[in-house]
Amino acid sequence: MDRERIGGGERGLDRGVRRRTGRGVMVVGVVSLLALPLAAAVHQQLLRSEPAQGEEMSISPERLRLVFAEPIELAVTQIQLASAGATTVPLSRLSLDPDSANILVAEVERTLAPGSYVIRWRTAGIDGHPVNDSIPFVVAIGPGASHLDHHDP
Ligand SMILES: [Cu+2]
Repeated sequence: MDRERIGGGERGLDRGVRRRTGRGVMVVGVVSLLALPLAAAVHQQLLRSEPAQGEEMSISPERLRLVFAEPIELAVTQIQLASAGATTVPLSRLSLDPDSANILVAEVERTLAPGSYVIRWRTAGIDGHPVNDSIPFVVAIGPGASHLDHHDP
């Protein structure tokens, strides 16, 4: 009804409404940011591993150790070790470290030839929420790089 009126008063009202709307959006944004760390804290997550992400190892690892933030639900946990050529390396049955239900252990049942490998893991934490990721690493054993060479005479 007042659309054609462009009086200062009406403009002022318009701006007031826009400002309020803007503030509402900001409040929602702040609440979302606060909620994020809480949500992340209840999900299972990998803290560190051996081999570590991107690690260059001088010897073939005897076992994989994955340290998680929460106790691990073994029944829903899978680990696969594969070479760059997608050949799967046999692992032992998965177990938990006797000292911590947050630490997953699998023996590597074959000596790894030099090359690139990837650990693919899938598990869940207390909330049952599935999480998965992969950990690439390299076994680099070249002439002159054996661990014996690092010993002092
Ligand atoms: Cu979760």
